[in-house]
Amino acid sequence: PRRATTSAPRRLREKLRTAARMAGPPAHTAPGSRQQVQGGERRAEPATGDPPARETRAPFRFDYERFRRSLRHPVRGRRAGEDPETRSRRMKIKEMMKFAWDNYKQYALGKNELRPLTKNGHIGNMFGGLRGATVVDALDTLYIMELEEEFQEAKKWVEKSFDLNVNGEASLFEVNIRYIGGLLAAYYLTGEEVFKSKALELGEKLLPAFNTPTGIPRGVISLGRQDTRPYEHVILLLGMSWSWGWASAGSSILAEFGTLHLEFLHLSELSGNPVFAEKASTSRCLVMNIRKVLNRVEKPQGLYPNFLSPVTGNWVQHHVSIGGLGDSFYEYLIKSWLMSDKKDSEAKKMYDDALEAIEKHLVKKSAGGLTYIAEWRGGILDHKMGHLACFSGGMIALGAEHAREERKQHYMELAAEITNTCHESYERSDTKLGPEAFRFDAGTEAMATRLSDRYYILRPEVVESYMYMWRLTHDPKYRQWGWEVVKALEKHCRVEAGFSGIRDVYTTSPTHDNMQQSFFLAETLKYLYLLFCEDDVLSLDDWVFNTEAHPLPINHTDFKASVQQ
Ligand code: DMJ
Repeated sequence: PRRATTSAPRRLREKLRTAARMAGPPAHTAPGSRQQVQGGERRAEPATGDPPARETRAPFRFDYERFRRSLRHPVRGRRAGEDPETRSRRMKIKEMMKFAWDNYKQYALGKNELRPLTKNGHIGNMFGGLRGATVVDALDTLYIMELEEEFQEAKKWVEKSFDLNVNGEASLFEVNIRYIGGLLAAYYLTGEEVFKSKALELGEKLLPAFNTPTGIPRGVISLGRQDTRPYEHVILLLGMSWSWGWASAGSSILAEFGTLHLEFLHLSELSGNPVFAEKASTSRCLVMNIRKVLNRVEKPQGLYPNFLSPVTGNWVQHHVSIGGLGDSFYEYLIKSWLMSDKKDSEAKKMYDDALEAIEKHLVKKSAGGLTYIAEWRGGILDHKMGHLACFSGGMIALGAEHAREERKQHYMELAAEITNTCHESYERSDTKLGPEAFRFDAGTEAMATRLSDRYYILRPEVVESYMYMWRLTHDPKYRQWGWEVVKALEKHCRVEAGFSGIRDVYTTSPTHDNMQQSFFLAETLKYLYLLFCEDDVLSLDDWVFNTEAHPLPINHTDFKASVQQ
């Protein structure tokens, strides 16, 4: 990665300095003040005799019991009156989760992912020295599926072995969606303090990424050790973030900096530290500032290109996609509004406008009648849809019931058509699993035309849309389609020691890629399981799913009212 050399503007430096003061030292650096993070109580005075902070804060306690009482449905549902077939299908998916977890535990516990053919662990380079991505990603799925013993094993690993005091270059986006999202969800579901304290501690390590002239974070961050600089650790790490080497001209990626909002709002909610997401004062808040920059910059045809300069705040390249590089930015707009209990009207407007532009410029119908969302390169359409873009059926359905009256029905139909197209991409393969990307050109419809697009890596987006479509329409075909995926996974991806991706979906005996992705446990199996649950399990009335399928609660009540003096 290319090292960024720009120094921080004074305004941001002051903002972060204030944040550092308010947050106090990280728990592991100042044993005397451990409860500042772990006990949920924060003090302004340092515990080591260093200069007192200039700003004091009221003690803060997030009232977990009150939060749980505010939920409208029991998180694991009531399980009343379901038919035996639905139950047995759900139990099958639970068995798959246990199999995936048991093998990870046996061969790769403490590594990031399982290599199921070689029966060992994979570390990778996305998480900057952090380990246990599969553990953290799996926590809430294990809990929801009532795999109690396995959940306890995962929790014990987090308590005893999850080390945040690591060095390395991490993806801000991946750490946020998998680790922060996974820990936050585990906390909200169980009330176990360890998940909250780890999430907050890790969240503070991400702050230096925002040290850019515009406040738009860069993609890569040095997690770095912070143990010698207990007080102004945020300041001392300034500048230690980079843009991806492959991103044009040092740009930041829309789907990366646009996929922080949900988690950062909860970090603020739980810590009482406004730096993550102060709702009242947009000038002090990191993620609200991202919106300000996006609202200021001119959008070609109302579209959001995927690459933005964190230095100038201008677009670097006019490539627009609702799949990779763009995807979850749109998802987080509508989900921010839902998570705010429909109060965040700015997010809703940005979502509505973006969807309108997408429909006008990118949504097309093939000769065979399949609706798809093309990509846009400076005005030229690329008639290709990535597997990643298949989440959009679910997203559009989720937003549809809140659209203007005359658009509701239309958006629901659009969501169903896109989900149908993604189903076709599975249906037209020999394995009944979909390729990484499929095209609509030269007589091809919903199939990969390039060898390099024929693989399937256990991705969730298609079953994610089935789950939303089922919940919002109760059309039984979505459960049927989901069950076809279960059978295909069992047939082609299950190996002796776990589940593996495959290299070619268009052959009946595909070779395996030897990787059990952590998102298979976080998302694919969770969405499949929910597809065969009653609607009150992780009800959409109470929860929104982050882009890694970690449930975060909708803020029905302002729990800041529970600050105790
Ligand atoms: C997941 O990590 C998330 O869903 C992300 O938003 C996109 N890619 C993977 C799964 O395909």
